[in-house]
Amino acid sequence: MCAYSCPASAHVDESGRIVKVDGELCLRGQHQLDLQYHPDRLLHPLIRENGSLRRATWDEALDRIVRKLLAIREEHGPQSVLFFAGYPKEGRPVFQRLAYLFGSPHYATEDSFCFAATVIAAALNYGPEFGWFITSGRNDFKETRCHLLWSSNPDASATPMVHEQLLDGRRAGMQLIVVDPRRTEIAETADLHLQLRPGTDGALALGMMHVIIDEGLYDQPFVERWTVGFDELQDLVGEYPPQRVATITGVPSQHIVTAARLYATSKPAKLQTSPCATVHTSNGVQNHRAILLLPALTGNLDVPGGNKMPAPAASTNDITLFDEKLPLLEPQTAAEEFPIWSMFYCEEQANAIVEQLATGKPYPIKAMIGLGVNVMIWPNTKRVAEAIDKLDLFVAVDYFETVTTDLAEIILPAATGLERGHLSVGPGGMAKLRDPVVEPLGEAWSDWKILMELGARLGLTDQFWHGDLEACMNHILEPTGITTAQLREHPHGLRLVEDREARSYEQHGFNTPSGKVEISSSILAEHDFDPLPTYREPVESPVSTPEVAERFRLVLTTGGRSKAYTHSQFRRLPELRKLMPEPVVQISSEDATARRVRTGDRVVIESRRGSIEVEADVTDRVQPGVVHVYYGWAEANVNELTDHRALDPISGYPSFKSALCEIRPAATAT
Ligand SMILES: Nc1nc2c(c(=O)[nH]1)N[C@H]1C(S)=C(S)[C@@H](COP(=O)(O)OP(=O)(O)OC[C@H]3O[C@@H](n4cnc5c(=O)[nH]c(N)nc54)[C@H](O)[C@@H]3O)O[C@H]1N2
Ligand SMILES: Nc1nc2c(c(=O)[nH]1)N[C@H]1C(S)=C(S)[C@@H](COP(=O)(O)OP(=O)(O)OC[C@H]3O[C@@H](n4cnc5c(=O)[nH]c(N)nc54)[C@H](O)[C@@H]3O)O[C@H]1N2
Ligand SMILES: [Mo]
Repeated sequence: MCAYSCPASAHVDESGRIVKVDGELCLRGQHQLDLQYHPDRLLHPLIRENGSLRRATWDEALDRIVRKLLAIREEHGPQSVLFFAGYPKEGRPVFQRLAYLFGSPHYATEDSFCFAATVIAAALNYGPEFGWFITSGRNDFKETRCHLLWSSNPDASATPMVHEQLLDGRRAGMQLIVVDPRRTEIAETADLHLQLRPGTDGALALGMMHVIIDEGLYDQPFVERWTVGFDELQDLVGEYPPQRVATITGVPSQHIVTAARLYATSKPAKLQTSPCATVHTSNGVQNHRAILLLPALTGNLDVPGGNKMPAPAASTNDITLFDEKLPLLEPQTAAEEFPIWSMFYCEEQANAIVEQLATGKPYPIKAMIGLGVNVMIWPNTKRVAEAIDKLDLFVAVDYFETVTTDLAEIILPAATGLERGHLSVGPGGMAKLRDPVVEPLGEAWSDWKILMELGARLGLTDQFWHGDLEACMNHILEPTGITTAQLREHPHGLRLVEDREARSYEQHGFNTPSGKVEISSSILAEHDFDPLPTYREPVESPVSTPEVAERFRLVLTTGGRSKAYTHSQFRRLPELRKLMPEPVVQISSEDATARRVRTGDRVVIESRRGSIEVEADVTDRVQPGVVHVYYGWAEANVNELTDHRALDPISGYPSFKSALCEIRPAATAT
């Protein structure tokens, strides 16, 4: 139901209907049968003609897609077709393969908004093998003395199993520091809550390093042996004494000092970061690089109870054809604008390609195949929706009709996680196989089946294992020496790679150009970026754009997770909808009173880009001057307010966590 694929057992009755799903599941997981058997589920292909949708057969729908794709390729070249996957992950490798075999370099996914920028920040500091740094912060708290939870509210966003491990650590006496602009459930229970202004994380990290270095609390032998750029860092943090950082971030200077001391002296200490919160801002990668230096400076890197790196993924056959095929195609448009992204990430930056979609430059995009696409993912959404609407062909594969499928000429019904098989071989060294529990309802097909069938009709049957998923999975697994049959005997998965030893860098160094931790990044320097993890104000903020802040006086952060939903999904499921029935803005009582707004009032939120209407939730979870709006509501899409130009120059990530806005009661005219 979501990308985490938590272990669960499904019970099927004699008629073939799933009656129960058991497991340590979050609320969404507990209600997955409400999705599975929802009356609105798409169960047949649909074609839009003369403005209305009609049912079609798979043959008709696929033939029509293929006919149009071939005509577009003939007239405009294969590079005029964009292949984009939103949140769904399981069909992606086959989708990427299809894009490149069709001849288009334009394969992009939601990774352009999520997780990848943290991978890039970690790889710049420590080398690509530390890319999955985040995983090192999430589990195994047995020995951890202090946990620095930087921007995550696991009560809402983590799986119950992961969250429980953290709570176990707390019960065993682990100290907890939370960095979050909101007083979340977990922040309430913390020993220390650093409630910073959104987007200022880099300054806070530099301020903490100032204290750690100034007070000699850092690991001097490690720094001398294993880092480059420490002297320059010392100069940089010299500019960020706690008093100045307090002014920038809004966190009292005494809290900064206490947090730095507590984290640096309680060993081992662990750092946990979010896949997105710190990098959803215009200086995101540099801010995140600064945060990620904390474990290295304090002797907590790659040690048990600290940030111990997970085992790498087993080596498998890469079916995406990224290395093999992409170099033979037209260059990716985004590669020039985001060279660091292209160096570290095996797909195109979706914010650059959408620019091409909107402007037609350097050449027009004519068609888009969308796998689980939600157009609201893009900042300044209307601009993207208008561009998609003008395409010669837009195909959407989804579970339900959505604001995005409304733009599609052809809509294809996707099978759910319970109806499709999946092989996962990921970091952590495990391989797991999931078989379908039941046949797909109606005429729904799994994503991989749709993509393989499209490939076959494009004349590439051999390249898609003649539509046989089992053969495809066994091809992927070949280098590991195990097969799907063996995995089937081990429903909890098989370990293919042993855990790494602690401090494994002592054997082979770091996989960076210098072989050391690059506090000063040679790769960034080569590309004319600042080599140090310098702090820069968000491009729109009370400090960088005071003239805008005169009219838009509130700092906007978006997309804190809700237990009820995954992004735009599940609003249709009544039991989940009860938890958060309406889109809301969290606003402090001081700001609400000044605007004559009370809880439950309809309010208009405006930015320089647009406006939306939501309900006010007046709460002390946010501080005066800051408001928070949840993401994923079609009737109040917060990305009407965010800016498509305010991208991080290294990762191309949008500024979802830092913009300016203003709020007024809905009834009042401006
Ligand atoms: N303002 C703001 N914007 C954000 C964020 C934020 O915090 N603030 N967060 C960003 C982040 S981190 C992320 S990950 C993205 C989320 O990215 P979104 O694309 O918004 O994710 P969803 O709405 O969960 O899913 C997109 C569509 O996929 C469909 N779908 C789900 N599973 C499957 C499947 O297995 N197959 C198929 N074919 N379809 C499926 C769903 O029904 C849905 O219509 O949003 C990003 N956008
Ligand atoms: N229930 C549920 N779980 C999910 C998802 C979902 O949609 N629903 N989505 C999944 C996905 S794709 C992702 S990426 C993860 C996201 O995982 P997380 O990012 O850990 O999500 P949250 O738990 O909302 O925690 C993010 C916190 O960052 C805070 N924050 C906002 N702005 C800033 C800032 O400028 N600086 C700092 N330091 N913090 C800030 C927010 O207040 C929020 O409490 O969740 C995953 N889990
Ligand atoms: Mo995400």
